[in-house]
Parts: sequence; structure tokens; C-alpha cells
Amino acid sequence: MEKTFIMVKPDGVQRNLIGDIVNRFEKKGFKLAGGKLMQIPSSLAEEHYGEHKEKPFFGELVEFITSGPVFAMVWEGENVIATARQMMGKTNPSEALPGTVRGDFGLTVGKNVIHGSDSPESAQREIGLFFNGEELLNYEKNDQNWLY
Ligand code: IDP
Repeated sequence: MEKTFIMVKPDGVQRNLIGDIVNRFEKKGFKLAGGKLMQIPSSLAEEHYGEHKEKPFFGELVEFITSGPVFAMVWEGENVIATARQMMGKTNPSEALPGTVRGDFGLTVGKNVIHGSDSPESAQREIGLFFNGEELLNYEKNDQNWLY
């Protein structure tokens, strides 16, 4: 089953949004494979956001994402990568629709509450950066027959 990497950013943790965000993914029908509260070291932040290294906001981005705890998760389910991106809303919260995480909770692109992998390649890469195999659980869940 497809997996994606989702992270509540430091602003979301400070603003008490972990529960709301987890709730949205649970209610949608996705299955939690792993999750942890962690403080990201600069080296991991720079690797995670490597594709933005040349951007003017790179320094600010690394500083922000390492500024406090994040809640990192792996969610699993049919088409979860693309669906999670829709549930997050556009990168800039001012363009994100109501009903999306960024549309409901964010105001600025620098503090947009949530990260989610944007493709199967980045999902695989990001899951590998943040979780080791033992932290991802493979277990039976009783709701699956009512979802699939
Ligand atoms: P995404 O998070 O929606 O995938 P990306 O383009 O991959 O968006 O950008 C990564 C993160 O970098 C964004 O979530 C946002 O927090 C930050 N970011 C993107 N553009 C800007 C900008 O112009 N100024 C400050 N931060 C930005």
C-alpha cells in the first residue's frame, strides 16, 4: 500500500494543531504506520529541503524547521500521496482553499503548518530520512474492510 511522509511543522506544534491534523488523516481512512515528536537537527533539515538549497529562503526555511519540535508521521493508504497534498492545500496559505489544513490554519508561506511528500520518489526519500524500519509498523486494522 502507498505510503507518504507528513510532518506537523514547529508552528503547528506550538499552535496545538497536532491532534486536528492527525484526526483529519484518521477520519479520511488512512492508516498511521509511524509517528514521533522530534527536534530536527540542521543536517537533516538541509538534506530534507535539499532541492531548495539555491533559493533565497533556504536559510530561513532551515532555521524555521529546526526552531522547535515537529511531529513526523508516515500515513498509508490508497493514493495517499496525492490525497494528502489535496488535504494540505496550496503551499501559500493565502491560496489554499478552506477545508484544507493550510487554508484553515495558515496565513503565510513561511509558516504553513504542514509538510507532505509531493511524489512517490520524495515520499520514499523522506520516509527513509526520518524513520528507520523498526519505527514503521505493519498491523491489521479493523476498519479496512469498510474502506476498501
Ligand atoms: P510544499 O511544502 O507545498 O511542498 P515547496 O515548494 O516544496 O512547497 O516549499 C517547501 C517549503 O518552503 C514550503 O512549505 C514553505 O514553507 C517554504 N517556502 C516556499 N516558498 C517560500 C518563500 O517564497 N518564502 C519562504 N518560505 C517559502
